Amino acid sequence: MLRVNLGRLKRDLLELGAIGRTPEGGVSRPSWSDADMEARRWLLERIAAAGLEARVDAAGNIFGRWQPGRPVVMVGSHIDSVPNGGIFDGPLGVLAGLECLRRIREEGIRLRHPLELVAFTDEEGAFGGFFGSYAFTGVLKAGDIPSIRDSKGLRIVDAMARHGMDAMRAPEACRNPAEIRAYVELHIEQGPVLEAQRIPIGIVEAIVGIRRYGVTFRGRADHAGTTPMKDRKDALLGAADLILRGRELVLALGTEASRVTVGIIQVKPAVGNIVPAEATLTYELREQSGELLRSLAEKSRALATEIASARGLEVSIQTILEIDPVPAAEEVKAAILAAAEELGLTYLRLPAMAGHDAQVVGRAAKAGMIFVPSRDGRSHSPLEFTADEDVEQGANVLLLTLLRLAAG
Ligand code: HGY
Ligand code: MN
Ligand code: MN
Repeated sequence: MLRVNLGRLKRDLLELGAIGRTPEGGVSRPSWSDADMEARRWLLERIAAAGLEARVDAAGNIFGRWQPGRPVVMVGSHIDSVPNGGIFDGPLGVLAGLECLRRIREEGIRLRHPLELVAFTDEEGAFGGFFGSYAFTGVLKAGDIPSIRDSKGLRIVDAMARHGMDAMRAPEACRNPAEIRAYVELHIEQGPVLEAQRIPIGIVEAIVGIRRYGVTFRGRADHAGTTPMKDRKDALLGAADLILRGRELVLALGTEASRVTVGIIQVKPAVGNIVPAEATLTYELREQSGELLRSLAEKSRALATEIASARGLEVSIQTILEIDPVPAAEEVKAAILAAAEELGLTYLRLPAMAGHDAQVVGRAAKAGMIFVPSRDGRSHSPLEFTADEDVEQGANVLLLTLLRLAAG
């Protein structure tokens, strides 16, 4: 029976997981960092060692091909990470995909549609998110690129130039959707559902929509001692208001699947005896319903304006990421289900509450995702973990899914 080689897959996961290691035992491989570049070199070498043709496109997406021909069945995910993240988020999908191609090649299996491995650039959003898959699907336009920066202000143009790449050419990475038969991504669930129900395989129904904004309140720098409380234009109070009332808004008007998160706040001049003149926060909404997501975004925008007016502040809102929920393709879900049944594995249909490249590819081609359990539901943390048995079962479901889609 055709199955993955777990030992080889685990060795790859641990080797890649050692690149960008943090003292806390996590990994930090933000896109275009030195650690990311080392991981890229490592992956290109593993692709070549597997006898595949390795290629990097104009957006830095990494590919591995064995047989010529089109349309292709694609398999992959990302190898960049959040700061101090885990070793499975992204690499599991790329390295299980590599293992599947190795096994199919080793067995000399000829397929109607060739398979292609992909590792997309900047899924995690060091530079906003989905740079590679946006370029691959034609969403990224040249006009967007000069303003793309990381949270410290580094432009992606400069970050890529450090490694000899011209970011302005990234739109050349666009692939004709007619060349993509299907895309499958194996990923950790990053939540508690599969583990709690002791189910090894998740079949993703749809992937969550995300709205991420940079909201800046501007007030007036004043002396912390001589300025009466009633005369202040304290920008940080505007931000604090939005953080608390934005949460109330989403809890009141959203659903069980609604999320609002403020992950970054930056204050200027950030001096203890000066009333804050400026406060910038990231304000992120998530929802499975596109309509509700848009409504929560509009109401949040109105709330920010109301807060600024009430506090004598100015407010500006910059869009960082706007991506709608995307349903998984029925044909891909059916192939995953058939693979799980062939392996005698129980499965659960569930939504993906994390964003994934599959939702970007899924707007241009047939895409689907396989989930495996996360211990304690933890992710984006050094505590991220998935047991060997779950890794092996997920990779075998991926293998049989790819064979079905590539044969049909
Ligand atoms: O933010 C996300 O949901 C994904 O991990 N990038
Ligand atoms: Mn991921
Ligand atoms: Mn992630």
